[in-house]
Amino acid sequence: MGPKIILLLSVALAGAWADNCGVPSGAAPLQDGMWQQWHNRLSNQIMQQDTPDGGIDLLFYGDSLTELWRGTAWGYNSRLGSGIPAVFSRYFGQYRSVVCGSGGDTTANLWWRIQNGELPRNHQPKVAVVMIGANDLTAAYVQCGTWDASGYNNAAATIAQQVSGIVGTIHGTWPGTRVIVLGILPRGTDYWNGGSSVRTWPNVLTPAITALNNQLQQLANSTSMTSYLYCGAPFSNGNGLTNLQDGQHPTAAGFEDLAQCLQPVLSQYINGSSSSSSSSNSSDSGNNGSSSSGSNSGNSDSSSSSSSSSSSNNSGSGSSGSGSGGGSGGGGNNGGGNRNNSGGNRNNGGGGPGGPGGPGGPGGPGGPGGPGGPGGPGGPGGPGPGGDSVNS
Ligand SMILES: *[C@@H]1O[C@H](CO)[C@@H](O)[C@H](O)[C@H]1NC(C)=O
Ligand SMILES: *[C@@H]1O[C@H](CO)[C@@H](O)[C@H](O)[C@H]1NC(C)=O
Ligand SMILES: *[C@@H]1O[C@H](CO)[C@@H](O)[C@H](O)[C@H]1NC(C)=O
Ligand SMILES: *[C@@H]1O[C@H](CO)[C@@H](O)[C@H](O)[C@H]1NC(C)=O
Ligand SMILES: *[C@@H]1O[C@H](CO)[C@@H](O)[C@H](O)[C@H]1NC(C)=O
Ligand SMILES: CC(=O)N[C@H]1CO[C@H](CO)[C@@H](O)[C@@H]1O
Repeated sequence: MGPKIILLLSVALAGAWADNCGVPSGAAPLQDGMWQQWHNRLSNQIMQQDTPDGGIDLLFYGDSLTELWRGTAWGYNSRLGSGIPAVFSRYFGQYRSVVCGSGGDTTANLWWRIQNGELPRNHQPKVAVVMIGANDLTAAYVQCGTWDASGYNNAAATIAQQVSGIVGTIHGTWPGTRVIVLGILPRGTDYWNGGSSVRTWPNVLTPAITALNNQLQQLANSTSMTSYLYCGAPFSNGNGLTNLQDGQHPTAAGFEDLAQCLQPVLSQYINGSSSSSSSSNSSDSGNNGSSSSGSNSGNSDSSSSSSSSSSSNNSGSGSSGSGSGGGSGGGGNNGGGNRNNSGGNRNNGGGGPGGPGGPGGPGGPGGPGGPGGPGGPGGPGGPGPGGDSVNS
């Protein structure tokens, strides 16, 4: 699907791209009805669970990788989600949690969601896990056309600033919430056009991901109540990428690795075992939480932990979301967000034909095709099931 990339690049060249290859800055929604709908549903879930007497202890914020904890893409069952909600329940079902992931999100999109309803108002969460920036980085790589150290370092710096803004928004409301910033996981480069380097690692993104993660760690080091955690080790070995379904989204086994990486840290900050979260300013020191807080803690009053995993199945409710599934998946959200941010006119309705959507996923209800295409020539498809996408 080389033509997609060529089209995207020509758009990039025609636009006024900033030095950082069009990495978005600031907070912005995706101008897509299905994205908005998903955001509304997440906001409602937050509102419902945010009771003053207990509320939500644990929040996950991110893009499709985070949303896959629910097994969905924009709320529709995802073919990539098989087995993942079960992992979530086993490791995190004991907590009152909400998973606020939305496929394809950039830092700008997530920041906007958090500013517009996806942050509890009544009860201070104990922990917020933030994993975001991969789509910004990948878009920068695709859109920039060149990828030298100064290019990706600029992109990394901008993305880290964005994440810093997100952390600031969370702490603006809840200064006592422990924010855990996760490093970006290893990923392939060609998954958006079926290329051959889907499983190659290291690849051209590797130094950029390293640079970004270094910036994220610096950010966490210099921000109170903020920790950095890297869980990417299980996703590459001497032979390339591993534990990934498609070069970017972990398998269920990969999510289990992620859960094992997160569990001691979450247990430390939620259960406050080794260093009580209220007084603990010593950010990351020992990641050893209470070893007793296993997945099988007898605490199964899961009515209160009804959050993400259990609700994820209700979501698609058999609705034929496929209508706007693969089809609208052109463009990819990054292009959209960036175009908007860089002043380009992005009009979903009136522009040129949407980009070629990803082919619908085989079987199963089609998910959202992914962030809608901008008017004009489309780029790679969105994160929807079956779509071949730059985004995740
Ligand atoms: C952040 O702090 C940790 C622990 O003190 C340190 O090992 C690491 O080098 C720091 N990272 C950066 C990027 O400053
Ligand atoms: C955390 O500790 C450092 C020094 O150890 C101190 O400078 C900083 O103000 C503390 N932050 C908070 C939020 O207590
Ligand atoms: C941390 O946990 C690991 C494995 O659970 C254990 O081997 C190690 O001794 C622990 N470290 C501390 C400081 O408790
Ligand atoms: C940790 O905290 C959660 C809720 O905050 C609780 O359900 C669970 O039992 C605790 N686990 C341990 C090991 O204390
Ligand atoms: C939930 O959805 C997943 C995949 O979408 C499916 O495998 C599982 O059987 C469903 N569980 C229930 C209880 O419907
Ligand atoms: C999503 C987004 O940022 N939309 C903005 C796009 O740009 C126009 C014009 O600058 C704004 O009005 C939109 O809010």
